Amino acid sequence: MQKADIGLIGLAVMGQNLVLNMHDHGYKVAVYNRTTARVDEFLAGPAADTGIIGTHSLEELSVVLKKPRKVMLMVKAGEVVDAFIEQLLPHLEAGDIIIDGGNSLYTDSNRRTRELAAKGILFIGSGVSGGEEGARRGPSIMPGGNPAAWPQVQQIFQDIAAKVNGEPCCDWVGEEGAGHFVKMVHNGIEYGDMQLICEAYDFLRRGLGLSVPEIAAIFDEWNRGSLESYLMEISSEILTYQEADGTPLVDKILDAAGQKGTGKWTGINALELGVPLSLISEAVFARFISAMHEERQRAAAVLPGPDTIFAGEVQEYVQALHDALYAAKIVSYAQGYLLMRAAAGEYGWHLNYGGIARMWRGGCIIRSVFLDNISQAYSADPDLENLLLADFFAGALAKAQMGWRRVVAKCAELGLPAPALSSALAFYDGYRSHRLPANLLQAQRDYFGAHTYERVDRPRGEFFHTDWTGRGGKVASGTYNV
Ligand code: NBP
Repeated sequence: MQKADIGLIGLAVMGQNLVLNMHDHGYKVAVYNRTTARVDEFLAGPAADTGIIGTHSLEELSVVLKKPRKVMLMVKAGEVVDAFIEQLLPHLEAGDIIIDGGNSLYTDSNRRTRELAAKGILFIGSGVSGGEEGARRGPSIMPGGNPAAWPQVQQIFQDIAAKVNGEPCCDWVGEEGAGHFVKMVHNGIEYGDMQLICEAYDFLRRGLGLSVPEIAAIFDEWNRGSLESYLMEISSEILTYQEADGTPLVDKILDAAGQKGTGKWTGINALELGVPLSLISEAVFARFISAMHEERQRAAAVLPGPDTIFAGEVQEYVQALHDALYAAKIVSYAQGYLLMRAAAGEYGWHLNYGGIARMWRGGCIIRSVFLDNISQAYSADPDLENLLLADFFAGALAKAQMGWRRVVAKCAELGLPAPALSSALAFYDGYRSHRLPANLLQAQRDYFGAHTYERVDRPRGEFFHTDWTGRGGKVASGTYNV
């Protein structure tokens, strides 16, 4: 029997579609699933007459694979991945490769890369984005882990990945958990993009009083310009969708958002690394507030808002909102890139920032024309300190900022929450400030905790403590942190 190029474990929606995608590209694939009946169902159903090899044990799987063996896990993230790795090890030998394509936490992939390297096994932790359709027709694939494994799987991964202008949306991301880290940031950015579109919808609907079909038409128009993106496209289509009675389905959907946690991980990680990832974090918080649905009904009856009703030129504000959305999106990606830079510094990864933008241009949920501009900015300057400082984006922000400010101010006036649009503006204004009120903050810290401060008229790194009340001591604190 012809041996298989790769084995895949986990025949749920992602696994099945990736296998069929690999098969379409001429690869011989062997499959295994914990519930082995699923193997038989797959072979009798979607994989009928494909020559895909079904196996009913990990031993059988290991025997049918070409060496070095490549085994890809598409199973529930967490303990299940560790359990499969343990069960696989007796059937593998040095130089074999385990790929985890699930949504694993990057710290788990850091650990797995090291533990497996010590056993001679090469590990890849890879983000795979694009859901069912992406897996079947071409996902965005973000592999990281043991660099020695990459040449062995590069061809398969780049063949099955989405293509933009003939370039695969897959490239080596970096060491250890870098691939899963970048996938996590991708998901965080997805939270931010979704929240921004929702705030725009809310401003148009409750703020300007437009109808759902009017908003659908605006989103459709925006999707033909600088805001073109998959999420803008589907949002327009969602708003166009009507129930049998001709009313928009979106109006019937309960406003309580769910989440699976990757946005939350991104926010937690930003706090740990000290990165001001405000927009994505606000997007996660906005989902939390929405989920407090019953409590919000009670609060709505008690807490007053302004009585203001929008008065002004609707068209002017639609244009201003377009600019606000674009500017906030630039900030969101800039913050995401700040986080990746911080993680690269922390873990010693060598990330290819332009390459990451190129990987996200197709096959994934955040795909948009905008990513071309990011990729170009990093091609022009691979050491770019911050996206906002690239000529293209600095220029775009200069043009958009007045509209952005008008929208955020109008939201405050009308009592509409716009946490992503407004936190992005606060970041922008903080980031471009020569002087922030942290001088007073440092004084407060020194007053109550003797935490010391630096002075503007002395070199950085010299610390001073003042006895503010005349009753304190002269000793600065080294340990007391508030
Ligand atoms: P699921 O995340 O639903 O996982 C299903 C697979 O995990 C099945 O093969 C199942 O085997 C196996 N499994 C479970 Br659940 N518990 C197990 C256990 N205790 N021991 C052994 N196997 C176990 O599938 P999916 O939605 O296809 O996602 C696969 C991975 O890809 C996940 O990490 C997911 O986060 C990630 N991902 C999903 C999407 C998406 O759109 N769905 C997109 C991108 C990434 P069984 O058949 O025997 O129950």
